[in-house]
Amino acid sequence: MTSQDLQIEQRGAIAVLRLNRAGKRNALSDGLVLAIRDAFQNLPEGTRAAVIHGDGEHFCAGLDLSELQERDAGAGLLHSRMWHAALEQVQFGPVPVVAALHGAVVGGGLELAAACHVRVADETAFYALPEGSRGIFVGGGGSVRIPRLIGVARMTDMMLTGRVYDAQEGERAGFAQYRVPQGQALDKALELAGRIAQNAPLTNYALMHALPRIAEQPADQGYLTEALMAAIAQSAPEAKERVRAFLEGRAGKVGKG
Ligand code: 1HE
Repeated sequence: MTSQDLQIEQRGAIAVLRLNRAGKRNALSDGLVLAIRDAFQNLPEGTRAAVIHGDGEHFCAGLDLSELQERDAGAGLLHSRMWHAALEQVQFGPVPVVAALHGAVVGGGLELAAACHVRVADETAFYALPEGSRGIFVGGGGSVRIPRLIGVARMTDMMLTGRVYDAQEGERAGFAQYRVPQGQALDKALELAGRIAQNAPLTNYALMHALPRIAEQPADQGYLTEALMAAIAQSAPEAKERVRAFLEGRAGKVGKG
């Protein structure tokens, strides 16, 4: 499914996805959620990283509440599972995803951001889970992903009390890895995506698919999975060439590009 509410632009190896529903604060209608799923399932050949950002004053106001009205329990269950399937494509899709955040990053918008791999927020960003005050619960994987970013206690507090984190507090709490001046999140996200796109694909694969699973495994299983992943990554011709380039002085040093 494609949607005018999601604009996709290819910039070399980077796919740039823009939530394009500023009039509704980029609220995530079913169509938009499915468009996100489809976009990650069908990224053009040669894409090595993706950036997602929002048009207008806000990243995303969450679930489109106007679509919530008529859903019964069964439909609600399937709706949540539909979100899960879509955001699974973001987190465990083909390429790392950088979210450029500004303004409202709330409810389902925060769930979408949490499915991305790197989050860059400008000074206008704020984070909230208004589900608590709307009488509902997170349904887009938020209860799985958000505690892994900020901890169960902070998420519980946000939903019980309606607490809003501003950009600075949000960075400290762990929502975003980067905080930049107002209006600069997209540029920074593109810069980071450019760097990510230059990594060996197998390294990016390991970071997306192995690391989060290893982190969930008991330590003894985790060590074995790590060793297997390390062995596979090292055996790739590209890894050997990159190591050779460093040893021969042809590769950048740490912190120097
Ligand atoms: C919406 C939505 C929406 C705005 N669904 N239509 N999320 C929330 O509970 C957050 C709801 N939104 C807000 O609190 C505010 O809109 C914002 C703080 C994000 C922005 O405020 P503001 O003053 O810039 O905009 P606005 O005037 O509130 O909204 C502009 C329009 O967008 C308006 O429609 P209009 O036809 O009257 O112009 C709003 O109704 C519309 N709009 N947000 C539908 N969310 C998988 S489960 C996930 C569960 C959740 O995400 S629940 C949390 C939902």
